Amino acid sequence: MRQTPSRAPGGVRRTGLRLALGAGAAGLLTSGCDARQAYETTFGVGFPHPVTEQGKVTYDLWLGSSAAAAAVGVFVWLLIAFAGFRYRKKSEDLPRQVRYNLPIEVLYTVVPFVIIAVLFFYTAVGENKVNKLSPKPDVTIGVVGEQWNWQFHYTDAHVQTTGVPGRPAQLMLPVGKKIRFVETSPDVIHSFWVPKFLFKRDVVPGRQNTFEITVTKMGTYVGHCAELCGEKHDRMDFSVKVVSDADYQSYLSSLRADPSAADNGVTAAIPTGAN
Ligand SMILES: [Cu+2]
Repeated sequence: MRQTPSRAPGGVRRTGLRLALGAGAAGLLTSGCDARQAYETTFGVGFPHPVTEQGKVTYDLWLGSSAAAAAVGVFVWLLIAFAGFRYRKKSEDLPRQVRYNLPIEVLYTVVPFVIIAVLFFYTAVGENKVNKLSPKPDVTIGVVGEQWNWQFHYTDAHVQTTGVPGRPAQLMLPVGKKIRFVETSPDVIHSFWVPKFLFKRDVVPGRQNTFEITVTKMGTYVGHCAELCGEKHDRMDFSVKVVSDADYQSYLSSLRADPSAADNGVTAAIPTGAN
C-alpha cells in the first residue's frame, strides 16, 4: 500500500508562509509612510521630531544607531538564552573543559570593530552635513551668550534684542532660509540649544563659533543654555519664533523703524563695532 506523501502539509505551510511574506512586502511597499512611521515610533525612543534640515540628519543617525543597538541587543539576548538552555546543568559531572577558540575570539573582536566603523562612518558623514556652511547664507544672526541672558543681533536690520529677567529674548527667524549663526561670549562658556533643532553649539569666549540652520516648520520653539555657566544659569532661556519670509521681512522693517517693537527682551540698535 502506498503511503500518503508526507510533504503535503509542509508544502501548504510553505505556500502559506510565502503568501504571508508576499502580502507583508506588498503592504510595506504600498504603505511606505506607515512603515516609516512604525520605524520612527520604534527607534525614535524619545527623540523630538526635528524641524530643521540639519536636525533631520541627526534624527536619521539616531534612528539608525537605535536600530543597530536593538539588533545587537536582541542577538546577545538570544545567545544568552541559547547558552542558558542548551548548556544548563544536566549532571554532577564536570563539563568538558575548553580553552581558547581562536575563530570565536577573532569573530567577537572583528564584529564589534566593524559595527563601530560603520557607526563612525555615518556619524562623520552626518556631522559634515550638519556643520556645512553655504557660501552665501540668506540671513546672518549674531548670538551673544552672557551671564545670564541671551542677545540676538539681526545684522541685516542692525538691531539687537537682549533678554532680561522676566522677559527672555525671542529670536524671530524666516522659514526655509539658510540662517547663519555667529556666536560670541564676553565672559564664560555658554551653549546655544534649541531642543527641536536637535542641535546645540558652545558659545566660547575669545572665539567665534559659526553654524547654519534651515528651519522647515513654522512655530515657536524654546531654547536654553546647555552649559552650566554660573549661579543664574537657569535664567538663560529664550524662544525662537519661525515665521514666513514675508512676516520676517516686515518684522525687520518694524524693528528698523522702532527697535522697541520687538516682542520680548530689550531691543536697541547694535552699537558700532559689535556683530
Ligand atoms: Cu549660560
